[in-house]
Amino acid sequence: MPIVDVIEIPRRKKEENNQSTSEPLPDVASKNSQEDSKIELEVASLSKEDLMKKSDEFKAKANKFFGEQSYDNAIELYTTAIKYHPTAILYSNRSFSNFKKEFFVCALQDAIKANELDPNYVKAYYRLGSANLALGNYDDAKKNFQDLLKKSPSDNEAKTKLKLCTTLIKTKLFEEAILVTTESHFQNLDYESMVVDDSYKGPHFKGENITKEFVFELVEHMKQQKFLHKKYVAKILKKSFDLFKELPSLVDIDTETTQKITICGDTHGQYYDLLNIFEINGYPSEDKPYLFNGDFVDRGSFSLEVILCLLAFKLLYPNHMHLTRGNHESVDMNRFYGFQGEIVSKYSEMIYDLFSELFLWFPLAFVLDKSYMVVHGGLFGKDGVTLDDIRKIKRNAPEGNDKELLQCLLWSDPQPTPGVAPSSRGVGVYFGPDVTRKFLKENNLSGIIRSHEVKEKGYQIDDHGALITVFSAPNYCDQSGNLGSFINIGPEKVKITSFSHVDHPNVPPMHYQRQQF
Ligand SMILES: [Mn+2]
Repeated sequence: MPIVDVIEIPRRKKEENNQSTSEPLPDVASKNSQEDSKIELEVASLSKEDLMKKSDEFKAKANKFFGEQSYDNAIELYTTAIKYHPTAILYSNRSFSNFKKEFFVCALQDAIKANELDPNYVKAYYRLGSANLALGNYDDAKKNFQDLLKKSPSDNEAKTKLKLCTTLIKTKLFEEAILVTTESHFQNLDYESMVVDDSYKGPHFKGENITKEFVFELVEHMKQQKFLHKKYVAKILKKSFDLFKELPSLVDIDTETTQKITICGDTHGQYYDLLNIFEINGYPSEDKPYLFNGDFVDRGSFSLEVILCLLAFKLLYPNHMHLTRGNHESVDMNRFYGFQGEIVSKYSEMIYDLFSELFLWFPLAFVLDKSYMVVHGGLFGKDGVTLDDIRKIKRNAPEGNDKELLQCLLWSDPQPTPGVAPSSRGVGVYFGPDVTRKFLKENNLSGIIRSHEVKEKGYQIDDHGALITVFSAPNYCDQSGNLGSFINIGPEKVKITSFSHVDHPNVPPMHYQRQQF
């Protein structure tokens, strides 16, 4: 499939950190407050009947956007409708839109509001329960679904969710208990003794070192929706574990590699789109290094294929294939967004546990050519964090300050307004352009490259290239209609290539999530 667009921007220079900016930072707040005061005037002057009518008009438009899965627009219009005349239904609908955007904290706040406005509105309990479930507040969610069933005893979906809450509460207690007591899953892994019988027709990983022949056979085998033998999956995981464990939490990449490297954002189980990147741009090799910036799994139903392919290339070219940890490389996300279900369905719990433990050892950030930091999410809620602070994070078992830094690296998003604000995602923060510039100056860097957010063209350039978002899952979840992109950093320019999606076999995104629950 064709490349859609290639753009080049000048590589940002560190000296720019010392210049005062020629233009003011965008003033989003003032635009909003102008509209707000217009509505305030109307609210003060119109009759209640007219206000309800206005509110209904905005609600109808918002519902239409919701139906078209255009959630940003839906949220904006529900917000306007609420200003004219707040109702439980409006808050509940906005809660659902926020939920779809994975703004779980906002989803919960709206559900609480809906419930306050009308305690008999049954759907609000459902929204409360769903938001609490997504935020990991399983006890609260359980109570929400119990309340719902008191109001509506025959609601089957509520019964299923209540059961799920009970299971998750037990699982969480169990997981917390084993975290303290068990040793590494890799310690007792004996893949050598696993038997491959003659009926297996796929590639064989023989000997100590992975070979190019094996990796390309594997790529092709998986493309035909066939599975690698469990023994070799376990072998790839163990060898990857040994490799990743030795890496620092922040990895420096030299100038020579930086000038050749291709940086990709989220791939989210879209194996056929991943192969398309390789077709467009070249397969990984020592001359064609890659950095994949997290969120390899979940959502797309070929997460196993994506992560195995990337790990196989990592073993083949350890210094030329780099993987950053994303927020989806974690058990909390994998439980809900497909990866756990997919691995248990394709292999077993045991293989899933190996993946989960391996993910804890993926590096959290890279610095290319001492100038660009690459990280999945973004920056921090507090000042003065240094590259050394990131280097020192105990990433497999972070506590206290380390945990806070790790969460921000994996979860934060930029915002157009200055300063720092709590994130609607419930983890990490929103950080302004002033925060980015300060971090760059203090750490003698020229820019940040991050991923984590779907963008229409596959990328977004903020603040003259001080921060670039790159996202590589085109037509995300088979419904976003976005392009994917990847980035190359030259000595003078930063090149961004956008590409469209390709067909994949008929297994829809989130297929394994549905199977599991
Ligand atoms: Mn992400």
